[in-house]
Amino acid sequence: MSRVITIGAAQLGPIQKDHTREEVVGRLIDLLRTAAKSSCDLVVFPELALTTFFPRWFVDDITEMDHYYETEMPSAVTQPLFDEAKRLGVGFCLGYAELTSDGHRFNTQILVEKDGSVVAKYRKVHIPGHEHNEPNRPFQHAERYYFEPSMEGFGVWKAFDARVGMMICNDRRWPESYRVMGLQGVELILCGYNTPIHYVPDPSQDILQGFHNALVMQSGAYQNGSWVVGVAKGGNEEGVDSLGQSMIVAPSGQIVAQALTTDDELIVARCDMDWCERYTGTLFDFEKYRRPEVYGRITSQRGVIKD
Ligand code: CDT
Repeated sequence: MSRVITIGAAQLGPIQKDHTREEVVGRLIDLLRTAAKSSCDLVVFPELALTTFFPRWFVDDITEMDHYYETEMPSAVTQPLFDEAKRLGVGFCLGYAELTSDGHRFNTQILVEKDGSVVAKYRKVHIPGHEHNEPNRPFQHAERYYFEPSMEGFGVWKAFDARVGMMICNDRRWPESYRVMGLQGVELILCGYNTPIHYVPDPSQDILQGFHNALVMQSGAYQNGSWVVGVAKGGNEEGVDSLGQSMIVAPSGQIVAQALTTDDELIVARCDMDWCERYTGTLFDFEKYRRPEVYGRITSQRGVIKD
């Protein structure tokens, strides 16, 4: 019997500064209901799906941004999303900024089962951008100021009758993210993102944002024989244009569904987890073909060493 999960990638359009959490949760619930009508088992929302992408602003006192972080999940304001998911029998994956009780700040994503229970939490490993204010930029990307990198790494959890892993935005550009999960037998990787079109350090990359987005997720899926679901918060948010192009990628590397807009939009695909084995059992049979004895530099070294 095949293991098909009907997955909805619930892309969001922009969330402006003055949009309330209640309004945003209302949009998430609308998408969840649309997904239920399409018989989805699982709905994937973007990175930082409850607020605007606040790392585009720098403040000297980080606590001025505390209102963008969640101190509990579910909270009073997000509980209706959990309740509706349970009522509909649809699981979901949600990205948000997390502030722990002992003061740590993470860029976090959770996986919630169809009964509304949180089955997994992932905290972003690769934190892009910069630590300090760079006033000459048109906008900041100060994720390295607002979030610390996770030391927990990439886990794989048994959920939805599959082996599920998570990554967040910039993680998708690093082959190591996929491979660490591949080595745990991942079958489904869920990834929310916020990707500004304008890349300030090298604007020649601006027109390539869509190409690079597809390139990394398609190759990550294929090289690890896994489904990859990439979900954007797109559109013009507080004057900054962000990429849409949410997509569902098969273990073959083929895109099986892709968003057409940069707004709230649900795309759906029936994803057969047994399809992974066609790749992990043949060309990418890791046990048979990998050569870890010559890959030592991957974990022993961070930057380039030119002898
Ligand atoms: N959110 C996030 O990780 N965005 C980055 C932007 C490029 S680095 C400034 C990304 O990799 O898409």
